Amino acid sequence: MMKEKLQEIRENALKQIESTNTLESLNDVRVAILGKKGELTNVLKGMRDVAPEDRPVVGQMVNETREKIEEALDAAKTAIASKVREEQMKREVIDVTLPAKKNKIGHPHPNTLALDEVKRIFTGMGYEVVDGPEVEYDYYNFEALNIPANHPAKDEQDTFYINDKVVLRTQTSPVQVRQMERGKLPIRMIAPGRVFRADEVDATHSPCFHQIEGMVIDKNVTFSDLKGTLAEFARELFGPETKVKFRPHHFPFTEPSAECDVTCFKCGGKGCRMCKGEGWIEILGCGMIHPRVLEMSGIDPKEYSGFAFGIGLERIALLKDEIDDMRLLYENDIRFLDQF
Ligand code: 2U9
Repeated sequence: MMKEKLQEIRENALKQIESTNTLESLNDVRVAILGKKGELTNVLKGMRDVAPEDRPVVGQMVNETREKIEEALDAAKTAIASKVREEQMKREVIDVTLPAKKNKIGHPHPNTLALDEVKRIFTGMGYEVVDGPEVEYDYYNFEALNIPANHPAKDEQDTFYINDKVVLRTQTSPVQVRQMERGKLPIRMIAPGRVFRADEVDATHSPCFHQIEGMVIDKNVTFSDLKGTLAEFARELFGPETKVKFRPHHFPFTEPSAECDVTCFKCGGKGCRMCKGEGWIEILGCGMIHPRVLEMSGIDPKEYSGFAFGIGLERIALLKDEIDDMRLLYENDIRFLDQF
C-alpha cells in the first residue's frame, strides 16, 4: 500500500519536474510535494498508522523517495538556470564594433574662466581673495561706504530690500568694509562675488551679476599706485600692448574717482566693431578710498590711504569671449557653453 503510494508520488513528481521550464514553477512543484503541506510530507504524517515493526522499512522508503525527488529538483534547477542565462546572454549581446558614445565632459563657464584669470593676476601681485555675505546690513552696503540715505542707489527701485536694515548686497564693497573693521593693516585684497540689483533683464543687465572689487590700504598709497596696478592688470588680461586711460568720475566711496578704459584688444586702438569705433573699451571704476570711509571703519586717514576698484565680471567675460548678450551666460544652453 505504502510502497505503491510512494511510487506514485515519485513518478508523478518526476513528470511534473520534467515538464517545468521556469525556476518559479519548479519551486511550486517543490512546495507541492516536499513543502509543509506537501504530498510526501503528508505521507510522513501517516507513519503513525504504520505498524511499529514496519516503520524502519517504510521510513527508509520515504527517505529514498525524498532523496530522488530532491535530486531531480536540483538537476532541473541547474538546467533551467543555465538555459535562462543562455537566453539572457543571447538577448544582451553587445556589438563591440559599434562606434562608442562620446563622453560629455563639463566646461568651465565663461564667468569662471574670467574670474580665474582675474584671481590669478591679483594673487600674483600678493592680493588675498576674500569672501563675505550676500545678504547684508544696510550699514555695510551703503552707510559705511559714504552712500547717503537719500542716494538714488538706495531706492527700492534699484535695491532688493529684505527689511528696513537688510538688503541683498548691490556691490561686494561690504566685504572690504568688514575687512577694514578687523583692523589688520596693510590690506591687499580682492572680493569677487554675486551682487543684486533690481534691474530688468536685457543684453547688458541682470538682477544678479558678479563683481570683483579690489582694495589696497597701506601707508603712502597714492593714485600712481592705483594707475600702475591697473595698467599691469590690463596688460595681463588683454595682452602686453594694452594701454590704459583714466577719466574723472564720481563715486561716493572714492575721492578722487575715475573710470578706466583700455585700448581695444581687437584693433589695438584703431577703432573697430568691438570698441564701436572708439579704440577704447571701458572696463572698470576706481579711485582713492574716501577718507570718511576709512575713518568710519576705524582707520586713521592721516596715517593710511588706499585705493579701490570695481570690475563687472560679466563685462570681462563678454569682452574676452566676444559674446554680445549677457543672457547667454545665464541660460545654461549646452550648445553655447560647449564652446568654452
Ligand atoms: C570700499 C571703498 C571703496 C569700490 C569701487 C567702483 C569704483 C566701480 C563698478 C564697476 C562695474 C560696479 O559692477 S559695476 O557696475 N564699480 O566703478 N567700485 S571704486 O570702491 C570701494 C569699495 C569698498 C571700502
